[in-house]
Amino acid sequence: DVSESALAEALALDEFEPWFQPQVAIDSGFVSGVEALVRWQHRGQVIAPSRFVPLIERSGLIDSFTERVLARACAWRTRWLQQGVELKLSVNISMLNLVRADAADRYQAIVQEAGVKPREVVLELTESAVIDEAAHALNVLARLRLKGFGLSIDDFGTGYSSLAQLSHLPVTELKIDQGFVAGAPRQPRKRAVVEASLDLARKLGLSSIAEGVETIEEWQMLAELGCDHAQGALIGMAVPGHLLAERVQAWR
Ligand code: G
Ligand code: G
Ligand code: NA
Ligand code: MN
Repeated sequence: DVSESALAEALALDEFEPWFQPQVAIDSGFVSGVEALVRWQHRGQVIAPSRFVPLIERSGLIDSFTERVLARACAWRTRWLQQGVELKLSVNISMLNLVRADAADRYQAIVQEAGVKPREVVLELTESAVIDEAAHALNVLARLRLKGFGLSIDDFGTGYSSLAQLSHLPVTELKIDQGFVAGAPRQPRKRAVVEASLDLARKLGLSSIAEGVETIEEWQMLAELGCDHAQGALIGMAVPGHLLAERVQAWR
């Protein structure tokens, strides 16, 4: 229902705007970061990324799209800092973005231009995509790491990665898929997947975050299992950048 020319026009008109969902440290309860989740403000409607990101990936616009979102998200981070709020910034990238050999240099230039350091930014990659094209992407991922970017495996548990492959990726964070988090306190098999993922993160020296946390029971289970961070409706959904600084107070 979305055409390629509409997407190209939306890029030209700057209609893609990141919103931001809080990420909270489970031990302190403090908001430590936000994930940028892009919204398309099109003809008075807000369109979610699942409806257009796949088409952007197929249309050859994904590099300009990701770079625009990264630049805008970093600009917001710098504005919040001026308001006294310092947050880590997670930005989703597509596996296709790693095809360009100069992606790491370009992202470094973009964040620096906005007054942000690479170590203040985490790039989230979907597990299945990462693993499928690990050979092509590994070099770019290593360059991003060397520059200081954090790297997160998004939707962990839904892909096909072997543990051997995972142990060779230069990533810094595992993000447990919301499908395993939802209802896990009452479903032993889901809880086992969450627990095993957290054990793996610890043993590989990676930080851990659970997404889609909706209930106190899920939060308590994650605390018991030693998960580092949580993100989800229990804490707050994504909000526009101009609302973030005041919301951070309410979220903690
Ligand atoms: O809130 P939600 O509908 O926003 O997000 C749906 C999906 O879209 C998530 O899987 C998320 O990773 C993805 N997504 C959100 N923003 C971006 C983005 O800027 N780039 C990419 N590649 N994916 C995004
Ligand atoms: O990056 P990713 O695919 O994981 O994006 C997460 C998606 O989940 C986004 O669409 C976001 O809006 C959504 N989301 C965030 N928190 C919750 C939650 O607590 N419950 C549910 N069902 N969805 C959530
Ligand atoms: Na994500
Ligand atoms: Mn995810």
